[in-house]
Amino acid sequence: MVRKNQTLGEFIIENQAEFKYSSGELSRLINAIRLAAKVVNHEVNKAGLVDITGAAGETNIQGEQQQKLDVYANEKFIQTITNREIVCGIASEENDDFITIQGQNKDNNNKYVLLMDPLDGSSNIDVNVSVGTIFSVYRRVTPMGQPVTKEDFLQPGNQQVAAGYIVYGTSTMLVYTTGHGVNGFTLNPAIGTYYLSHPNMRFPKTGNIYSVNEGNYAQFPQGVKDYIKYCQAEEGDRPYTARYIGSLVSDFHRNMIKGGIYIYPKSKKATKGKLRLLYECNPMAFIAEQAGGKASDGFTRILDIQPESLHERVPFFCGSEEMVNKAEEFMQKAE
Ligand code: P6P
Repeated sequence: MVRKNQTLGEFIIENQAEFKYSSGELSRLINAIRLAAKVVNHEVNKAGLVDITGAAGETNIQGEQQQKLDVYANEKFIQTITNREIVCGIASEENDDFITIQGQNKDNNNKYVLLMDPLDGSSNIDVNVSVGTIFSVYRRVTPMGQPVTKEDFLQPGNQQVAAGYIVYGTSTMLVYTTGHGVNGFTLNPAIGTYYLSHPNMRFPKTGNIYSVNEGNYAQFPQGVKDYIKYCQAEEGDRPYTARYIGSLVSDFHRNMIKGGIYIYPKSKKATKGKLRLLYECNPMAFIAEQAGGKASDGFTRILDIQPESLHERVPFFCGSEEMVNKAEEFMQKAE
C-alpha cells in the first residue's frame, strides 16, 4: 500500500508481505542502507568544509583515483550492513574481491548478498555536482551454512530481489524496488526521516533528452553515431535536448522523471563500455524495467546477461522504452 508522505519505515512495514521468502531480513537490509545513506549524506553535504574531498592517494581495481569520500562511503556501508546478520557477502566497486560475512556465530546462515557502488560519480565531488550510491541484492545460491562463493555474486540481473540508489543532490533521495514498482523517498535532514515523495515512479514511454558523453563521438560504434545524429535532426519532435551530468544516478533520475535515454557505449578507449554490469547496470536496469523503462547493451536485455566476473563492464542503453527501442534499431541496422 502506498500513501504519499508516509515515512520509509512505515512503508517497509506496510509492504513487508511483498518480500517473498523473507522473514524480515530484506526489510532490515533496506533499513540498514537508509541509515548508512544518512551517514554518508552528512559527509557528502559538507564536502569542501572538511578534509574529506580530494584524492585518497590510492587507486581502486578499476585503476581509478579513489576519492576520500569513495573510501569513506564504502567503509560506512560495509560497517552498517555487516553487523546486522542479513548478508553473507558484499561486493563493492571499491574492493578487488568480495567480502565474506560469516555472521556472529560463524554459521554462514545469512540469506542475501549485496553488491554496490558506494559513491558513483565521485569525480564530481570536488566540483559540487551530485553523486550517488547504487545497490543490488540477491538471495544466495550456495547452500546455507557454507561460506559465500563467487557464484552467489555472478547471478544474472533477472535474479535480483531488490535494487536502488541514493542520489545526493539538491535533496537526498532513496529510490528502490523489490520487484513491485519503484518508490522514491526524500530525506528530511533536519529530523533524519525519509518521506515517500515519489510514489510509483514511472519512466515516460518516450522523451526528448539524450545523455551521452559526445566527447567520445569519434570512437563510438556507427549505430551510436547514427542515433546521436537522429536526436539532433530537425524533424518531428527533434532535435532532442542533450543533458549529461557525468553522474549516472543523476542522469538516470532526471530521465526517469522527465523521459529520456542514457547511453554509455563501447568505444576504442572503453572496448566493453565503462559501466560495471553487477553494481551499476543491473540495479539501474531492474529499476528502469520496474518503472516501465528498458535497459540493454544495444542488443541484449541487461538483466539476461550472465556475468563472468565481478567487475566486468558492458555497454549501457537505458531509459524510456521507445527511445531505447529506437537506439537499438540504429545499432542493429549498423551491425
Ligand atoms: P565519462 C562516473 O564515473 C560514471 O561511472 C557514471 O556515473 C557517469 O555517467 C560516467 O562514469 C561518466 O563517464 O567517461 O563520461 O566521464
